[in-house]
Amino acid sequence: GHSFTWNRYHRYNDFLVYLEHLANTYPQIVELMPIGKSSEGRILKVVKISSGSNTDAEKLIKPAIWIDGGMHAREWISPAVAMFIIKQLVERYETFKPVVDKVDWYILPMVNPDGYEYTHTSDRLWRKSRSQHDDNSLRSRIFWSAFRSSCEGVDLNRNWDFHWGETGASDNPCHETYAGPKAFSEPETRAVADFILDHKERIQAYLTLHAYSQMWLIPWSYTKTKVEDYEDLMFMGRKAIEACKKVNGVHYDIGSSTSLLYATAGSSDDWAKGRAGIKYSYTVELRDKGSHGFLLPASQILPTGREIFAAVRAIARSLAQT
Ligand code: 0X9
Ligand code: ZN
Repeated sequence: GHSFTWNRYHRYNDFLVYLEHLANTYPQIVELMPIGKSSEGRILKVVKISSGSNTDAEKLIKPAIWIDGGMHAREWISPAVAMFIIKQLVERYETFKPVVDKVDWYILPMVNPDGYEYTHTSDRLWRKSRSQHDDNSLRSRIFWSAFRSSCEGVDLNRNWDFHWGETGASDNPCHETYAGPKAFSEPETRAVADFILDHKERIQAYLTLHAYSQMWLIPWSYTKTKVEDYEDLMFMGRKAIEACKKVNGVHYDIGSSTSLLYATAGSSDDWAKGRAGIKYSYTVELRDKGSHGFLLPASQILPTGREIFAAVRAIARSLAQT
């Protein structure tokens, strides 16, 4: 059995045990796809949710949605919501049958398990991965010598190979937004990118779950220039945040990162759109708006999960129609 619950945040091993349980209990619709390992050797497993009620020809053209969570270690609500989406699609398949029959789901609930475990054992507010890179800058070595312990890891949301390092990222390994020694230096980003490129013909939406500030962000982030299909992304995004609001009355702002937050280059959403060619690419900043911030109480896992599940279903329904 498993002991995954929704009233507390879980360790990574609990995630894996629960996913195994789902795959064993619902083999017709759940497949676990190992895509690689983290720097510290933890397995990364994509959960594929797909019903068999299609012909082979239909399967080839069936739209797919990608969702990832846990890229930033301290944003605990993100992997929890990704797991909740998996639970609903699988355990309540009969209720949500249309969105599973018409769309394939690829969900990686935890991109950064090393960082996540580190937030449980050592530093609750850790953000990056836990890889070791030589700090070849003497100046930064001396300046940061008092904080050596923060010089591990890479900001996985600055490590993607699209306008990498151009803006809103640091080349200082000791900084929170360190982009890495080069694009895709990290096994976690590399594994996700390879998987998405292998399936990019069918993946029509890329969603990456972060926290916090309640925002539905659209590309670009590396430039203030509007994306060419801005209106399409806004239209789809508005459907998502409207469906979201109906659940608990909670509002998410929508817009580009450069207009609502700040510029960042080498982020996954820009890569998904700019390199993989996935039209509907979004970064979702989950609850809250700062009263608890990263320390969001576990009592908000279910309400956040329900509203975000409604939002992603709205996108799935829309893709299924086209
Ligand atoms: O800085 C980030 O990576 C995101 N904020 S967070 O607090 N979750 O770290 C914002 C990303 C904004 N840029 C893109 N959407 N690309
Ligand atoms: Zn984040």
